[in-house]
Amino acid sequence: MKIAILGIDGYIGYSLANHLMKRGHSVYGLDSGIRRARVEEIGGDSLTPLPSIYKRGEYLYNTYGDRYLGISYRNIVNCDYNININPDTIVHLAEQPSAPYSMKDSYHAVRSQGDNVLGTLNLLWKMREKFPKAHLVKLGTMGEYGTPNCDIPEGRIPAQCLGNSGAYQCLCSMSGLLFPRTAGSFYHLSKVHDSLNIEFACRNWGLCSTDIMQGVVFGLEGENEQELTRFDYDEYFGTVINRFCVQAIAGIPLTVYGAGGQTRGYLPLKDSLHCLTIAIENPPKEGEYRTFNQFENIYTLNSLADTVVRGAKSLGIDASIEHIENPRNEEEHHYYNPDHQKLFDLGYVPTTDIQGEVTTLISKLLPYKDRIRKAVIYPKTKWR
Ligand code: USQ
Repeated sequence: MKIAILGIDGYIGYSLANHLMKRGHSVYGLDSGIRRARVEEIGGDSLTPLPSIYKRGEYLYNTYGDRYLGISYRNIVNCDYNININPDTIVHLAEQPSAPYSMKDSYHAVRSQGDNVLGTLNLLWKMREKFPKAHLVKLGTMGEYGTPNCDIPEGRIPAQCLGNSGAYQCLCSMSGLLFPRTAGSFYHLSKVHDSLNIEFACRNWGLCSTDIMQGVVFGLEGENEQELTRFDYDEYFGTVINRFCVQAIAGIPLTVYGAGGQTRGYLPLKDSLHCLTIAIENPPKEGEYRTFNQFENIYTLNSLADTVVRGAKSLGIDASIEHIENPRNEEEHHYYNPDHQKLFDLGYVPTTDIQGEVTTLISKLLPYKDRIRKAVIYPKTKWR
């Protein structure tokens, strides 16, 4: 297949490009480099050293030859960019991905929603005009749903609802409507707005899309230094397991926010690549808007912190946990039962050994210990 990846230089984008070309697909990329600039803006840096975006392009060309179709260094919020191939699939990862960044102040909230919502809207118009048959694979987030006190279906309200005790069933007159979203940050809300715009474009223009409600990703991929993905651990761009692993190595107590009963869906980066590939290789019908909830399993923060401490211990590192005041506004004990069957039905085989994944991750990060910038770890942005 011919695949355009918007956001090819990011945490998932670069690994996905390598993964897809190894499977024989052709890949074209677009990236403005803004992720690098934003991490720099908040004083952070990838723990793994990053070749420039141009060097990455060179590596892809030298490694995959004709399957690499080039990179355009453009920002998709501006209307004047081109996708210089006729893609079967457009994977849209080119968004501001951090919830805390969107909660810093009005400037960062406006940049987050502006870039995300307008970039996607602009892409939808481009698809309508130039690539109406292409399949849009769009990265949304499990955080669109929030943590409601009921089961979470995959995108739409099902015909039969199970009560959260599992004790009753009802036929729901709202079945088929989009399941209500109760996002917890301006970033997560930007994805809600995207979902509504994409569903509208599919319903009105006959575009087709897979909207991926992805859980929290962790891990480091790449078969050699050139392929290594970026690895952020700062307050804004580091996801929680990645942060905990770096904190363990740095000798800083793991920063569990509040009581630690917060429960989310998580998946290793390699599972994210596997699931995105399944979505790409099994497109929906013309005009179809479908939603996949994408995660391996759900975990509480407390259990993840314990997993990291155990993994560190097995490598001779004595890590500890500190429950700090929660900078966010989120439930710390709550019901959480999201469905995630569709990807399994299409062949997703999850990595279930989370302890093994975390321990391996810590050992992969150890060589970069001296690059850790401790000043960017502790959270400063308050959400309330
Ligand atoms: N947390 C801690 N300590 C930390 C960092 C985070 O306890 O040092 C907690 C947060 O309070 C939250 C949980 O860990 O309860 C997850 O936080 P996160 O920063 O790893 O994830 P989040 O802000 O939700 O966002 C991340 C990605 C985002 C993606 C989302 C999926 O940055 O792009 O959309 O995960 S989800 O969370 O399912 O919405």
